[in-house]
Amino acid sequence: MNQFDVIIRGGIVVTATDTFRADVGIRHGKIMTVANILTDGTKIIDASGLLVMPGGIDSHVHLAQPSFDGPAMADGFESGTRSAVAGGNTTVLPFALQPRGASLRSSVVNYHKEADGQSYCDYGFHLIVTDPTPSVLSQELPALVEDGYTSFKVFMTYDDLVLNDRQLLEVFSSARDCKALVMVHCEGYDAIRFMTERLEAVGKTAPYYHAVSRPESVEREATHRAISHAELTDVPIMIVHVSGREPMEQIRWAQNRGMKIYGETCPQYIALTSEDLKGLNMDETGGKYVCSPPPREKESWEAVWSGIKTGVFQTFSSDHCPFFYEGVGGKLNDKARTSFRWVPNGIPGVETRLPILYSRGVAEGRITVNEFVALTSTNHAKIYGLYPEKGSIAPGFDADIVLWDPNRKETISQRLMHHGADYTPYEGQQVTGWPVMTLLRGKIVAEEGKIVGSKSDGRFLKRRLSPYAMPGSNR
Ligand code: DUC
Ligand code: ZN
Ligand code: ZN
Repeated sequence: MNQFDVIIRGGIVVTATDTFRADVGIRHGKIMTVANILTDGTKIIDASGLLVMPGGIDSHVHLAQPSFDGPAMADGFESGTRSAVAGGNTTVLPFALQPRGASLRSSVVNYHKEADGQSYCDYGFHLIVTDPTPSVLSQELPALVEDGYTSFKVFMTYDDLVLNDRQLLEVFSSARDCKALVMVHCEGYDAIRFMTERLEAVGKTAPYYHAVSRPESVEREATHRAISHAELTDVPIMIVHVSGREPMEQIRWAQNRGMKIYGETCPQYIALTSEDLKGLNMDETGGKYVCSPPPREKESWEAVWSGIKTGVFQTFSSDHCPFFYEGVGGKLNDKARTSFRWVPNGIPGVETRLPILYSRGVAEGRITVNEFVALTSTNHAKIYGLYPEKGSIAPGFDADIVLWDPNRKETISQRLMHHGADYTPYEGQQVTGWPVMTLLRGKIVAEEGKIVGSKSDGRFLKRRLSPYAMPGSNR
């Protein structure tokens, strides 16, 4: 019998800290050896000219998430994870949403039914807490954390999701008790409602006004409020999908005070602008780019890069939240044509996250390839309790690997995508660097844009407590 099931030969191994030429020996889905020259493998994969990196971990995706009165999402687990592996990812962390009045546990049970046997990559769940009743806080959350759902998301806006300040403080405090990490959507509910009603009253209803209704000041205020609540309750938090300079500076301010406040940003904040939302009327394409927080002005990209380069942001996630553009269930549905407020909120991006960051970051010289690995894989594993099984290339880690062609030039196009949506907001953008093969626990699941794995390959990941969620430094 051969020593290794698979040898990846002749590539350049890249981790969050090192870059070196080595062969990678895999057995039973695990990395056994990373060494100069390996022989004795059942299957040899030639990686010469390629980078050998940990598979992407996308810790912020929405799949099969129920919407209350709007159109259904364009991706369930099958198409969403198909798209993920085609884009070089091996783990996704979507959200199990608690509808108000329902128990969190029943939401998790239902969400498992969506995912079981339907996933091309590994997955875990964050919980979205919308109804923090005393029993949710004191019984359900601790039990679910114990079962491996070790992070929750809370919202500071949206009618069906928003928590008031008292509720935020209660959830933060429970998270502290059970050592879970809270992700916070920071946009202020009342300010958005005020702006939306004013804009609608003067007929400013086109998609572009979505961005006008929630400017950076609204995100900055909510970010500061969340940080203050984290200080009061002495709990670490992750501010998700940070769009520009003003909220980024709030996080930097808190970090400079020694607080455990983490930051996530996303491709739409370095590759799209609010100009993309411009259309003269509802038939124009602006609706394709409606997401929250919205993309900002082009100058904002450099502020986001400064946050990436100086470590304000630990994770770069897609916030993949796909809807169809055309059709009765699309972004341009009849109700959505009456006002931006009804345009389904979110864009697809799990498949394009890695190429966009590699191209604009590494190929254009803004970040190192090691920083790329940290931002797209290693830090996600460490922060969300998946380390040391996921997120690096070293003996003992799962053999979750992407082979990456650093020189390949592609033009992003819907034609290349594997997601369920009928468009990509990055259509026509040129990138340098592209995934050519994705291995999940040693098995090839995507190769040259073709899915060769099966939807029963993915496993549910029961996550550990995150060391990043340990309290004690925010006060
Ligand atoms: N928040 C997200 O995280 N995703 C999509 C929409 C939203 O508001
Ligand atoms: Zn959000
Ligand atoms: Zn999201």
